[in-house]
Order: sequence, then structure tokens, then C-alpha cells
Amino acid sequence: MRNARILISALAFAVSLSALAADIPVKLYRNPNCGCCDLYAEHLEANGFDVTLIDTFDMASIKHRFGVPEKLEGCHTATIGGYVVEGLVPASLVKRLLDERRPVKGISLPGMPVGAPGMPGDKRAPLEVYYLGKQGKPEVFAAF
Ligand SMILES: [Cu+2]
Repeated sequence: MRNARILISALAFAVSLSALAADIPVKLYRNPNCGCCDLYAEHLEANGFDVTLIDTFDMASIKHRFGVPEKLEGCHTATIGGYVVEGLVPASLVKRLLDERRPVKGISLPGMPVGAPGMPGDKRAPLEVYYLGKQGKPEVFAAF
């Protein structure tokens, strides 16, 4: 009985440590007038990210600075673990990018599609997330 209690508290301690370790810092540049960015930030926070919002009315400069081509622009731009994450990419796919450590600049979900994290409604079809920083036609990283 006593051993079981020690084991349980050891487990609880381990779980709280891993929860702390899972808080991945995010810088999210967004226009303060856009509401879906706030909801998207909440989505990331709920999935173990620690989001810092940076308000700007000049998103065009941000896209330019982080090398986001016009056809892959989403409504905001984030930097996470050395990658650029553009638009409403689900937290699970951001984690996959971080785990796989692929040699790319980042990933993007262009536009503000219905059913993406932060956008109301249901998807009509799978949404595709593209690589950033590859030349030529956009290449799909994942669909969800
Ligand atoms: Cu937005």
C-alpha cells in the first residue's frame, strides 16, 4: 500500500515535469483586428505551446522577412523552434514538424479555410499544409 502511494506520487511528479517541458515557445505575429488568430493561439496553448502575440499592422513586411510567398500566405505568421509556421496549422502537425526536424524553412496552411483551428465550421475536404522554402510548385507536407 505504502509503495503504491510512493509510486503514484512519483508518477504525478513525472507527469508535471513533462507538462512543463512540453511548453514550446511560439512568437505569433498578427494583425490585432483579426479574431481567428486569438482562437488559434488558444488552440496552441491548449496543446502545450506557450504563445507570445506580437501585434503589427504591417503583416506584409513580416511575410517578406520570413520568406512566405504570396500564394502560401495565411492570416498570421509564427516562429516555433526555428521554423516558420504560417497560418492555421494544427498543433499536431506543428509537433510533427518539430519531431521530424526536416531541413525546411517551415510549413503553411494558406488562407483562412473553414474548419481549420481558429475557424468555425466543418471542413468540406481535407486541408493541405505545404512546405515553405522549397522552390517551384508548393509541396504538401501533410493533409488533415
Ligand atoms: Cu487570424
